[in-house]
Amino acid sequence: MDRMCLTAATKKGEQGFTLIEIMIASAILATGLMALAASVLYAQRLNIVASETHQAVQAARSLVENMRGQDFRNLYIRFNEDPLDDPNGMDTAPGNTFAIDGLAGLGGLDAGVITLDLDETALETDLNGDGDEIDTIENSDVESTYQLLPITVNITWRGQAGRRTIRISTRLSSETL
Ligand SMILES: [Ca+2]
Ligand SMILES: [Ca+2]
Repeated sequence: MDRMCLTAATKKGEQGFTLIEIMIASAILATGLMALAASVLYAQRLNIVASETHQAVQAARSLVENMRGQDFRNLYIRFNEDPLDDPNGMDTAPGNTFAIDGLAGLGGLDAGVITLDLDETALETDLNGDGDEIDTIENSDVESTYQLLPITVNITWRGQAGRRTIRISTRLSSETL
């Protein structure tokens, strides 16, 4: 009698899993797995973005350190965008762009771009120490007399998460070299 009851109960339990229930359970499982996969992918993407950004910041810092170790007086003409004024002849200086291994710039261009701004009026800063803040390259000789050199480094790259940019600004001073 007991055996018969057990068999009946087991059969009843087996009958409880209908096709619809299995489909619902599978759908719930699939949804959970998709959410898990999405969060794993998201975390991987965050890691990649963090790694790319770290690389860009390091590249900008090492460029500035590299510039700090060079002849201060020639920094402007060596790292501006004009190849004609390079101290050792046309187009012999690094110029205002630089490539970074592993970070592809947009449109095949170098990822790194250096901007050296010697416009005292725009910056409201006396860059050459002559007591005024109205000198520009156009109307005076700031280019050859600057004591402060404002540097902005922009790094723009096409990364795993699309276009990314970082910017680092600093000033090099003749007195600290
Ligand atoms: Ca130059
Ligand atoms: Ca000045």
